[in-house]
Amino acid sequence: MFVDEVDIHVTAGDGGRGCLSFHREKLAPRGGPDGGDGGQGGSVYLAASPHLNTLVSYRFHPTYTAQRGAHGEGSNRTGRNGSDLVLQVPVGTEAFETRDGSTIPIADLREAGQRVTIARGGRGGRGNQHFASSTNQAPRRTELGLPGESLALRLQLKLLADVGLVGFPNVGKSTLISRISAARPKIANYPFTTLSPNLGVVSLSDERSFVVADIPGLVSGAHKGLGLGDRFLRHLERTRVLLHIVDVSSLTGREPNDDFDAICAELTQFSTTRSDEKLGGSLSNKHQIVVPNKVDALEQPDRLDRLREHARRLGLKVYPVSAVTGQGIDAMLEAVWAAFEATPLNQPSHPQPSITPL
Ligand SMILES: Nc1nc2c(ncn2[C@@H]2O[C@H](COP(=O)(O)OP(=O)(O)OP(=O)(O)O)[C@@H](O)[C@H]2O)c(=O)[nH]1
Ligand SMILES: [Mg+2]
Repeated sequence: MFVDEVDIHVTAGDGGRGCLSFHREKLAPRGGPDGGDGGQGGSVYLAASPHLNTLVSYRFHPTYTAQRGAHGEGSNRTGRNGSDLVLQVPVGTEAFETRDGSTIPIADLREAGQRVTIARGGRGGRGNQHFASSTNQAPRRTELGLPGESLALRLQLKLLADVGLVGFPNVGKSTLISRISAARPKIANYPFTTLSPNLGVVSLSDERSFVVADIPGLVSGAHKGLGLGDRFLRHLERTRVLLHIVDVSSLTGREPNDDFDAICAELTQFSTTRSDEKLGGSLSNKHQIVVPNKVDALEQPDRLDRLREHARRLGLKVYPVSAVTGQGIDAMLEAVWAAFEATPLNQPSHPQPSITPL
C-alpha cells in the first residue's frame, strides 16, 4: 500500500482578553464597570474534499494557526471571534496526534464534506462588567482569554491509483511516469527494471490531478507466473483508466499488434481468475487508451499505422507519444483526464471487446 504522509502543526486561536473599563459620561462621572468580554479564538478543522487526491500541498506549509479572538472593549463591547481555519484534505485521510513519540488516532475522514474539529479555539476572558457585586461596584478584575489548543498532527492518506500503466517490459512505462509526475523510478534499457509499483501524482492545470501507477512489465503467460507474474495487476483494480503502452519503435523486434493482444489477453486472464470484481470492474473492461511510445525512434511508420487500425477496430483511442522528447504527451494527458472524469468510480466503463487468451 502506498501512503502519502505529512507532519504538520496546528494551533487554534487564543481567546481575547476581557476588558477593564468604567462607564464615563459628562453627567455620570462614576459610571459602573463596562469592560466587554474577549472574543473566542478560531478553531482548526479538517474537512474532507472530493476534489483533492493527495496531501502534497501540506508538504510546503507545515504550520497552521487560526486567528485569535479580539480583546474586549469598553462600553460592554465583546471582542470579535477569531476566524476558524478549515484545512481541506482528500477523502480517506486519517489524522493522528503525535505526542511524546506516540501516535494517537483522532480522525478518519471517510466521506466527502465530513468535518472534524482538530484544535479548539480558546474561550474569551470575561470583562470587568461581570464582577460587580453589592460590595464591589467598581471591580478591577478581568480574565485573560484561554489559549487555543495546539498539537502536532500526522496526516496519512492511502493512495489509490486512478490511472494504471500496462505494457510489456522496456516499453517506457517508467520513463512516462517520470515525465508526467514527480515520481523518479529506475529507468534502464532492459526488461524488468521496475520490480515493484511506483505511484506518481499528475497535476494538470486548474487543480486537475490524478494518481498514476507504474507497475512491472507483463509478458505473455504472466498469469502462469512468467516474467514477474501478474500479481501487480491487483494495484490497478481500482483505477478508472488504463494506459496501454506499446513500443512502436523497431527496437523490440516484435510486432506492436501482437504485443497489444498479448497484454489484453493477460488482463482478461487476470480478471477471470479474480472473483473479487466489486472493486471497480474487471481490468479487461476498464476504459483503455492506447499509447504507442517511442515515436521519436519510429523508423517504420507502418508499425504505428497497423496499431492505429487495430485499435480503431476495437473502438479504442490512440495517442502516440515519445516519453523521452515529450511529443504528444499533453494531448494524451488531456484525453486521460477526459476519460477519468467520464468514468465514475467503482463502475466499469463501457465494455471493451476482450481478446481471448492466446
Ligand atoms: N527512444 C526512446 N526511448 C525510450 C522512450 N521511452 C523510454 N525509452 C527507453 O526505453 C528503455 C526502457 O524504459 P523504461 O521506462 O525503463 O521501461 P519500462 O516499461 O518501465 O520497463 P520495465 O520496468 O522493465 O517494465 C529505456 O532505455 C528508456 O530510455 C521514448 O519515448 N523514446
Ligand atoms: Mg519500469
